[in-house]
Amino acid sequence: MKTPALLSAVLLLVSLIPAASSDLTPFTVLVANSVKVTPCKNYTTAVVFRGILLGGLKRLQNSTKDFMFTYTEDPNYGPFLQSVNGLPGSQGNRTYWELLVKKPDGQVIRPDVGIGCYLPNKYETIILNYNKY
Ligand code: B12
Repeated sequence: MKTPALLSAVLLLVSLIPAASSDLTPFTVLVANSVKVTPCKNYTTAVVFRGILLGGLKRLQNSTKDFMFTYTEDPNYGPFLQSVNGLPGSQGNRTYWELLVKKPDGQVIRPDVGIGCYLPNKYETIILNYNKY
């Protein structure tokens, strides 16, 4: 193969590689409280290509002193978000950290999976909302 043809072939191959696996998917994390009036906090983080929300929260915790979270491991459903920024959910008070997602078009959904299964999409806002049940 002549050099220009080889170059074209290489460029074609590169363009066919799906979203390079090193690309990060950026998203916002909003910490909110529906139980007690508290100022919301906003953070930016990212996951790897099709990475799970838990990975993005760990990345955020490692990069920001201002954000921390804990989770417990449920034998059936995996990681359960237990506390955010030092505030724990409590069975006694019937409080928990609800997971909501605001889509870029403004629609807010309540995912039917937890932080171990949800895959954040570009420019979403993940709302960690302290709430009652
Ligand atoms: C009650 C309930 C809750 C209560 C549990 C509180 C309590 N102490 O009772 C609360 C309101 C906290 C809750 C929260 C959520 N839940 Co819920 N919950 C249920 C429900 C209706 C019953 C569970 C139960 O009592 N089982 C009987 C007891 C005896 O068994 P158990 O193993 O001890 O139950 C525990 C686990 O189920 C755990 N749990 C409950 N929800 C979830 C969710 C996740 C992701 C994990 C890891 C654990 C977990 O809490 C229970 C009590 O300790 C189930 C649906 C169902 N009918 O089973 C959904 C269910 C388990 N929840 C679900 C979801 C998605 C959530 C949320 C992620 C919703 C959201 N978007 O915020 C959050 C969790 C967020 C977080 N902090 O990580 C899904 C899980 C599906 C999945 N594969 O991930 C289910 C199956 C409902 C559904 N949508 O299909 N939930």
